[in-house]
Amino acid sequence: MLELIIAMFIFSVGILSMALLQARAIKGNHQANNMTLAVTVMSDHIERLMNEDYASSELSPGSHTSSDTMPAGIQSCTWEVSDWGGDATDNDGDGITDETDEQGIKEIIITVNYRTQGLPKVMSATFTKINQ
Ligand SMILES: [Ca+2]
Ligand SMILES: [Ca+2]
Repeated sequence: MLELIIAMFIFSVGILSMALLQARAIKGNHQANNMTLAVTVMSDHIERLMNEDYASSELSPGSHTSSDTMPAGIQSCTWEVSDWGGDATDNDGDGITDETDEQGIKEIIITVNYRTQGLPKVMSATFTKINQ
C-alpha cells in the first residue's frame, strides 16, 4: 500500500511539472510572437524609409508616426529624424558643428511600442540615410 502511495506521489509531481512547463512554453511562444511582429513592423518601416527620397516629408527633421494599421499587440511605430547638417550638433565628434562632413546625412531613430503579457515593451533602432 505504501509503495502505491509513493508511486502516486511521484507520478503527480511529474504531471504537475509537465503542466507548469506547458504553461511556460505557451507564455514564451506568445512573447516571441509579439516580438516577431514588432521586428516585422520595424524592418518594414526601415525599408520604406530607406527607399524614400532624401527630401521626402517622411524624412523631415522631427517626430513622425506611422499611419499604418498595426497588427494586434503592436501599439505604435514612430520615428525621429535629425538632419546632421543642420542640427547645431557635432555629430561626428571632430569639434566642428554642422561642417561639410555632416551635410547630407539624416539619423533616424525608429521605435515600436508593443505589449506582451499585458506589459508595455519598446523596441528601438537607429539608422542613417545618406543623400546621394
Ligand atoms: Ca550636425
Ligand atoms: Ca562635426
